Amino acid sequence: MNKHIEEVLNSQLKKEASSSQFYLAMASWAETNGLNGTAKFLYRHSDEERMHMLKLVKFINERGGKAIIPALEQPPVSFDSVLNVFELLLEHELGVTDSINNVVDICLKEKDYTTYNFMQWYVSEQLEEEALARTILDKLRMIGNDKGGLYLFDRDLENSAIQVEN
Ligand code: OFO
Repeated sequence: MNKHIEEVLNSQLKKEASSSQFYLAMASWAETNGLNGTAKFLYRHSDEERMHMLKLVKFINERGGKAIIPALEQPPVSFDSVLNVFELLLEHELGVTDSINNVVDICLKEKDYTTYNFMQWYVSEQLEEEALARTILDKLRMIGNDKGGLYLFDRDLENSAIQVEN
């Protein structure tokens, strides 16, 4: 595997691992703040990011490269509000999308069409994740400071987490 491609894939691998860790911190915060539905949703999201990371580990190794399991920075331990959590989540996802686009760009420059094809899965995954985060943020902005609304929002997220699990 081309060294440059191996490097950018390893750096993408680290971003996916950091996403998993970041969402795990959010899930834990939500769980200890009585937001069980939100916590369930975020635990699942964290698991998905770990799966994104594993997919890269296996791809790099299978193509003759060497996947490097990175050290990670400690994510925040508390958040201002649920709105703040999802604002940070969307901002984080936008950064990940930029980074994936950059990997795709390098694949084209290096004429590595196999990795280019492999990365298309991440491109569509980012579209879905950004759209989901925007929908959730729209709902939260509508709810504002309404406690009843927040209760229903949390319950809805719990149901959506259950549906995807089954
Ligand atoms: Fe891996 O999709 Fe979000 O970060």
